[in-house]
Parts: sequence; structure tokens; C-alpha cells
Amino acid sequence: MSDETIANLLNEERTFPPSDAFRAQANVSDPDIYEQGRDLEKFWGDYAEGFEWFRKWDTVLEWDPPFAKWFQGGQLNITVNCIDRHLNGPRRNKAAFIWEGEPGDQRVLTFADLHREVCQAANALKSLGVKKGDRVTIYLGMVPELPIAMLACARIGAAHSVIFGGFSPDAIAERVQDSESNLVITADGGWRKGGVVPLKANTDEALRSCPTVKNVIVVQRVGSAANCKMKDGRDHWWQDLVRDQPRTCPPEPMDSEDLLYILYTSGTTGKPKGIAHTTAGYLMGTARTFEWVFDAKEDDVYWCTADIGWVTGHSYIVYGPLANGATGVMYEGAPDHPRRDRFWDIVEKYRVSLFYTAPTAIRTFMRWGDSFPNGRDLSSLRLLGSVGEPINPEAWMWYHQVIGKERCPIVDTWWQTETGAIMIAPLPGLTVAKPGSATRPLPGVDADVVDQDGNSVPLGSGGFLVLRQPWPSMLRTIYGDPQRYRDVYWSRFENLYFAGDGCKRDTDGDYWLLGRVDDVMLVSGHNISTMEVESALVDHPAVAEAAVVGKAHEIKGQGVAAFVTLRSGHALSHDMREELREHVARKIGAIARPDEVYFSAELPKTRSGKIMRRLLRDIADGRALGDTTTLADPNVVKKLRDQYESTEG
Ligand code: 6R9
Repeated sequence: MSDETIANLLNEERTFPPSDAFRAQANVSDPDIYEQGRDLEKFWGDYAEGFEWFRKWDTVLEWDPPFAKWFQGGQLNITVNCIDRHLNGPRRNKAAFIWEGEPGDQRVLTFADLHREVCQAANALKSLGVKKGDRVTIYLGMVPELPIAMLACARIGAAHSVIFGGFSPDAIAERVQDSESNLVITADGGWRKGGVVPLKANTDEALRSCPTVKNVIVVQRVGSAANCKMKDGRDHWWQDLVRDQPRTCPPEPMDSEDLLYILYTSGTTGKPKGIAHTTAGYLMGTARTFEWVFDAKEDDVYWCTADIGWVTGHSYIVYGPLANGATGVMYEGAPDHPRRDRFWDIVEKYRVSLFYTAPTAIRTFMRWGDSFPNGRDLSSLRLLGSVGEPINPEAWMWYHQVIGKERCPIVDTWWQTETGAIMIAPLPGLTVAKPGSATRPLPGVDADVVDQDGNSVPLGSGGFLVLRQPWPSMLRTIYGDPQRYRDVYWSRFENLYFAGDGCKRDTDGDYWLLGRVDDVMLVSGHNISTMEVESALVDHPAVAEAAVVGKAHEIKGQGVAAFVTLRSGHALSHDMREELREHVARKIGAIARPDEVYFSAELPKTRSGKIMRRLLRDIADGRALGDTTTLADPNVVKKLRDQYESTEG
């Protein structure tokens, strides 16, 4: 990356130290913790002592790069640590989940309720022949049966493979086949924006090409609205199967390194990667980061708005919070159903104190306007989190002012499906936050930024983000394909984990994530991160969201194409286009001035809310569109392409 580019990226000078009041009560306030994190074995061995084990480990870490074994020789069950452990004290009747359905129905599950329901579901799985070592696919919406099903699998030693409820039959089939699941748990349907997602019908279609599946368990969620057909001998209603099962189920003793789950994440090419997580290390990683990064206390009400179909939901709706005995809110539906203040309504109603969401959601709320959050009482909030994409400074400031009322620390958390737990983030009682920076690697995380040849770059420069040491919650392999695991993550640089993200470090040593490394443009020989131009665009008051891609350009090699959505109340016009081009030139420099600006009502996003720049590149270069199966709304791309073709010539 050119020095000029880096200099531009470093011009964010606002800093936000923790308030004295927050610092005084924080879970972590001694900076020595970073030093302690250097001795990995002591750091994690001491922490693991606080959990329940059937048998203690012999070694904390065995590292045979790129294969790590944590807590080898130990035996435990993750559900004992997430549930049973809390039953002999005041947490017994504390809410584990406060669930709200999209239509407005509610359920509260205490830890004692959760224990009973998980045990009954585990016994139901056993009654259908599921045993330790099997894989179970779960394809559900955000209903309580989703975490219950995951925990029921873990109770008996089966690995779960959760598929996001928005995926298509083809995507389900591919994942069921790869994991060789013999049982699928789904629902008749799920509620979304007042309509029904046909979960069972999608499952039926997928299973035509999945001979390994012998049984399907179907949660009744939408009733007659789904008009769901059951297949004799294969399909069982959850409610009928579970109701009369015994209310206890002995936890299966699992080796530390036994497979806990597989979660598929899309590769840029080829079939999705089945990221494999194991038991003990994953528990330690998610539990500790939850306590530290979110500063979770016994009486907090925590809400992570992610879907459990993504890793954020696995680690920070299910395992991390439960391991800490926390109360978590779970919401089934859309943020604008029935109105655009649904999230703030939920915060007000349950007095949510810790709130964790994604930049794409924050930018959407910005576009909708301040009146929605301002119409609700948000005074219960005390900490805000962000995950999933780089958060541009403008969105950070809006989150800080309009949602946090300048009172709540913001934790911008960088991590991946592969890392299992948060890796780079502020410790909210210690770290001086900067809008747009995920700040520092957490204690025990050995991150670095390196150049093409794997050499560490000096502070103030950019390069590739890598991890130098193993960590407990790291992926162990790609399911069924250890060679691909080596190739994707460990062969770009010798003995370094290659995260695939660009990153710069400022002179204070703070990390600024720049997006995936393929999101970099080469304009007249200058490396310009798409993220940087997007930030400049979103900084303009009329812009709600922007996606920027490089486009083949005769003279410059690559030119800059910007796709922009405007905030409510702003009209698109030729003047606006010129104004935005000049705005970027002013913020970054003439080199980054977009050659083309396209206005669009929406941007193409994956179902987890990440902008798919790859498709925009295809549009900008007039190529055939690549794989669109992970798009949330394929029509968005079609509209963009039509518009592009009609304006280009
Ligand atoms: C947790 C999750 C991983 C990719 C990752 C990076 C991007 C996530 C980020 C962030 C900048 C953050 N990413 N958090 N970029 N700042 N705070 O999202 O996992 O779905 O596997 O995505 O998301 O590019 O490499 P996953």
C-alpha cells in the first residue's frame, strides 16, 4: 500500500478514552493483562481451572503447525458448563433467553427450563438413533428450539451443522452432503417481515439429493400458514417427539478436541468451507471474550442481533453468554417489522444494557433517520458492539451519539468464523477507542501486519493481517479437507495464519481493518482500499451506504466505480454525482475521485449483510455475474445491471 494512502487513512484523530465511571466498574482494568497473555499456557490453563471437567487436561497446548491441540487429555461437556453449572444457585431461575417472535409472542427460558428442554431434545435425538460422533444439520429460524437443538446435539456428543434459514435448497443440499448428516432439524416455516419462509418445503427439496438423511424433526412455528406436508416414516413433529421424553439426560464425556460443530463459510471460489470447531478451546475462547469485551455483569441484559446461522450467533448468542450465565435477548424477525423502531422497542421493553450489532444495520438505521431511536427510551444501554465489517467513522459516530448518547463505550470486534472468538477489540475499561479502528489484539492474541514477503511492517504502514500463535478457539481444520485448511490459511506465509484481510497499524499501534485483500484497487499504480473511498462517501450527509469497486480503465489500469444509496429525503441528480466525486477528492485526494457514481435503492449483500463487491466488479466490467447463491436478494443485482447498461453508453 502506498504511503500516501496510509497517510490518508490515518487522518482520524478523534479519541474516546473510557469514562472514569466505566473504568471503575470494568471487568478488566489492569493493563498488565496484555503482558500476562504472552505466556499462553499459563494464561489459558489458569482460566480453564474455573470450568467443570470430568477429567483435567494433561497439556494446555500441543502445537504442530498448522494443527493445534488444546487441553489434550481433558474431558468435559460444553452443556454442563453452559447450563448445569448454573443450576445450584441463584442463576437457576434466572432468564437464559428472553425470546420475542416477530408477530410479538414471547417466551422466557430460565436456566432450569433450558436444562430440561435440552435434555428432552437430547433424548429425542437418541430415540432416533443419533449418537456420539454423528452430524446433525439444523435449518431453523430464530426460535428458541434453535439453541436448544444445538445444545441437545452437544449434550450427546453429536456435532451440529447450522444452516442459516435464508439459504436455498441447493445450498442446504450441498452442506448436508458435505457433512454427511443423518438427521435434519427444521421448522414448518419461519416469520420474516410478516411473511412465511418455507423452511420445510426447502428442506424437502434439498433432501431429494441427500440419501444419508434418515429422519427429519419439524418444529411447529407458523402452523397452518405453512401448509406443511409430512413424509411418513421420515418426518416427526418436534413437539410430539420431545413432549414425553425424560427430563434429564446424562452429558456425554467429550475429549477436549472432539468436534463440537461445523459451520460453513463461503470461499471466494469453489464449494463452501466446513469450518470445524472443537470442544474445550472453543468454550474457553468464547466465554472469556464475552466477559472481557462486553464487560458482562450478572444483571446485564445482553442482546446480539445476529442470526444464530452465523458464527456471531454461535459464539455470542449461544456459547459465550451461556457459559457466563448471562441473560440474552433473542429476536426472530426483521428490524422494520412492523415499524422501523422495532429494535429500539425491544431495547426499551427488556431494558437491554449490552447491544451487539453490525455496521450494515447501523447504516440502515442512519438512513431511516434519528426519529426512530429517539422515540424510545434507550437509557438502559451501557455498552455497544460492532462486528462483521469495518465500521466507517461516520457510522461509528452516529452509533456513539444517537444510540449510545455519548455515554456508552463502543467495542469494534474483529474476528472470523475461523477464529471462533473475538481477536481484535478494545477492552472497554482500558482502551482508548478511535472511530473506525478495532484497536488492539486481545491479551493472548499474537497478531501482526506483514508485507508481501511476510515481514512485519513498521507502525504507520499497511499490509496483510496475520496471526503468529495458535489460540484456543481457532478452527482445527476444514471438515474432511485438511489439505484445503493448509492451503487457504497457512500457505500464503510460512507458519503464519493468513486472515485474508488488509490492515494498517497507526503509530500508536492501533489496527485499522481495510476489508478483504481482494477489496483493493490499483489506480494508476496506487493501492486504494475500497473501504477508504466508501468511508469518504458515507461521510457526505446525503449518503447512506456506498460500495466501491475497481473497474478496468484504459489509462489508469483501474478506475473507481461507486455504487451509492442516498438517505431518505435526498434526490439523485447530476449535481449530486459531481458533488460526491468532489467530496471524495477532497477527503482522500484526486487519485481516489470516483470515475463513475451509480445511485441505487439497495446494494447487493450476502445474507449476513456483507456487501458483495465481487458482483459489483462483474457489473462494472460488464462480465457475466459470478455465483449469486449467497445473495440476500438477487433482484438487487439485476436492477443494478439494467441501470448500469442503460447509463453506460
Ligand atoms: C465474525 C464474522 C469474517 C470477515 C473478516 C473481515 C470481516 C468481521 C470485522 C471485520 C473489520 C470488524 N470483519 N468483523 N472487518 N472490522 N470488526 O463476521 O465472521 O462471517 O467469518 O466474516 O468479516 O473481513 O475476515 P465471518
